[in-house]
Amino acid sequence: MLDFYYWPTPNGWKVAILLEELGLDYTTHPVNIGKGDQFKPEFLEISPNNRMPAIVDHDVAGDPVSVFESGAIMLYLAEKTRRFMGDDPAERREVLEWLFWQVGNQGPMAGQLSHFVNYAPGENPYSHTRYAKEYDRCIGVLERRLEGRKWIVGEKYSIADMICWPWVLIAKPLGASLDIFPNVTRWRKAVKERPAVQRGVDLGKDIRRSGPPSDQERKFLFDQDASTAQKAQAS
Ligand SMILES: N[C@@H](CCC(=O)N[C@@H](CS)C(=O)NCC(=O)O)C(=O)O
Repeated sequence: MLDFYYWPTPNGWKVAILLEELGLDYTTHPVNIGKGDQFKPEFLEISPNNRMPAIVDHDVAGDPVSVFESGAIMLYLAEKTRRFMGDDPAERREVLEWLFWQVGNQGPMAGQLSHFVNYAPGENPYSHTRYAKEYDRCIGVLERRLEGRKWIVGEKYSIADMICWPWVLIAKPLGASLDIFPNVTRWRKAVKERPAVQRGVDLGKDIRRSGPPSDQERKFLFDQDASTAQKAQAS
């Protein structure tokens, strides 16, 4: 059995999709990031960066194992089940390249773009443009990678596809067009058509916030510094 600490956002979907693809037995624990659940001391024990997703795996010899950061979680689960990682060392290395590329490039750039599109529209054109261009650059990287390939790593659907896909899914709401990226468009559709992917993206859609965040939610999400977690742990 696995505990899955989750809120329905692109970073949460990555792991939800993998759990569904693997058919693992898991219990979802909503981490309402607009209400400050990410600062609860018991959550910080599992995820010291006060971000979801995170998991706790009880299906291990000895004490339960906790893992935070979507890339680390996906690697852990793929290695545990020996699925969606490729079979030989070369495939595995390529999957790791794209896993690290996602968490070091596409993820942060898309996340910042989302901030300026959804939470500070019109307030800072320089920053908005900077992240819109970086997001576009990352889509271009994927476009070239997918030329002549069905999936990111050759002929096999892997955690590389699952981790890169959620931030491409929402290209349009982020203000980007995929019109000039035929390979990405084809791949986005192929991933979307997988039933496990649909289930992953649907997980918790009923608890998603609809509409702009309240002042209180903005405070939890965007008024963080080093003292925030410290104060939460001390309280
Ligand atoms: N690098 C992290 C990013 C996770 C992340 O940014 N999660 C956001 C939601 S999409 C979060 O938990 N935010 C809570 C907060 O900002 O306090 C990963 O890939 O797991």
